Amino acid sequence: MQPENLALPVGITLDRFILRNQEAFRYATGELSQLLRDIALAAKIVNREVNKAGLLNITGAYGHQNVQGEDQQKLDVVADIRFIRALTNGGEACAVVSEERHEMVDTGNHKGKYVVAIDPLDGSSNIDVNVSIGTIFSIYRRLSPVGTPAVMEDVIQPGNRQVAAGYILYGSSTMLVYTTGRGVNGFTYDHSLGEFFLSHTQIQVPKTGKIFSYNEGNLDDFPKLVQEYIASCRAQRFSSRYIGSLVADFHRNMLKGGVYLYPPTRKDPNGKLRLLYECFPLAFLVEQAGGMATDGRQRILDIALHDWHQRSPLYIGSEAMVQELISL
Ligand code: P6P
Repeated sequence: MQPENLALPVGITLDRFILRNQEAFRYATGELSQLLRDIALAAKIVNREVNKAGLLNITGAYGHQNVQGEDQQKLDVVADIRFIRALTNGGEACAVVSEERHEMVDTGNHKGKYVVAIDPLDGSSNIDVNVSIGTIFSIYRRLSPVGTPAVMEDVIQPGNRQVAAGYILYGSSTMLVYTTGRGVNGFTYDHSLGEFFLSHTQIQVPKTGKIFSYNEGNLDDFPKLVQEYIASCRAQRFSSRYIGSLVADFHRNMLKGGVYLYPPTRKDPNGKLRLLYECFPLAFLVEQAGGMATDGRQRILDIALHDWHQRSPLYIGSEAMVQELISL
């Protein structure tokens, strides 16, 4: 029996929010709470690196020596290292699958009950032009026995088995938005205090909207029915907004209403986005906020996963807009 959604006051810290929610879970033993705190810690560290990126670019392009003669790594590599280190040191995750790595990372925490799938820095090509970027994460309970090394089956789970999911948006402000299955809450980072504060309680996606997000350059590749849907949005004079950074486009649509479309294209006939650490977590979040997510044929969260880096078409956002797309 899930406890009622907790109505906690705006301005409460993330730590306090996590603790209050754990208290509401009679059987919670604190591991998931600690795992969420570990992710928040890595988010603060990556946020600092992202904010420095411009300066590092001034003092030397990534991948080369900077003026201090230090090797500089691409930010998505830095983010990957930071999140994996925080999850390893935190002790609660027995394994991590990252967009940056071909193999699952065994953290050595064999007593950890959870596995994490993560896109450490999605949209990182936007960093050099100072456009918002994001981290996307998804958390599952392991299937293999606690006390043993994680196995592949621990991470090859359907999206509807997620226990938590969220994203960090490194934008004009830095936000952490997550769900543990009892609604979606957003926290805004205060750099001066080094704390995330609850700013968006129980986010609800508007049931419909007037914003559609897709890469117009691929329009001629799209299935005919998707082209028809886009034509109907244009005929209704909806706003076309495409930042080219999934977390930024998704977050805007979550708050204002809208639909994000990444259909099959000639270059990516199965869609570009990855199920495990992009589509599944965002689908969990959007459904928790009253929205919808589909691959055009079925609910994203019901798609069977065969391999970690499996791709899928993605249509996600306001329920009425996604329903209209499906009805075509
Ligand atoms: P395209 C960024 O590379 C990304 O994974 C998402 O953040 C973004 O929505 C999409 O790809 C952009 O892809 O093909 O439109 O440049």
